[in-house]
Amino acid sequence: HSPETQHYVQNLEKAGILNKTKVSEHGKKVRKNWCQSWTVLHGGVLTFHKDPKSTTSGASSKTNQIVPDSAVDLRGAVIGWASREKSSKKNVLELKGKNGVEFLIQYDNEGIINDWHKVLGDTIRQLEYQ
Ligand code: I3S
Repeated sequence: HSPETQHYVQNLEKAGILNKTKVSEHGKKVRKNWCQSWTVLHGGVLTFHKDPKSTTSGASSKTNQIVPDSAVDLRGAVIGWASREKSSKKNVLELKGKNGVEFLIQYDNEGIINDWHKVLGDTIRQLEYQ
């Protein structure tokens, strides 16, 4: 890893609210469960966090913690627009991780989803050169 590319990837960072669902795990299809996630891109990893309001009562909701839910290593991942068959929603991105995990990511606002598409694509490309 050259220090330059490492520095560049570290600067590709973004966070925001998105709708997401896992659709595959270890290459096997799983049932969709769309939910809002606080989504963070940091250091070449995309992490989804549970909405604290959606977690069941307990320590986490009381302290209003944002709980990490799942993460996708973007090294070797593939991002693209999902086909019509994948979802009836608009503005749906498909993120395939190397380990057979697959997520759909969606947001009604086109500008916001386009920004995510770009930063995820740029990050994946940068990681290829490391
Ligand atoms: O690909 P699917 O199975 O049509 O996805 C829909 C289901 O996950 C549905 O929930 P149930 O499995 O409880 O029926 C969701 O409510 C829908 O949002 C899913 O379809 P979209 O097209 O919204 O991704």
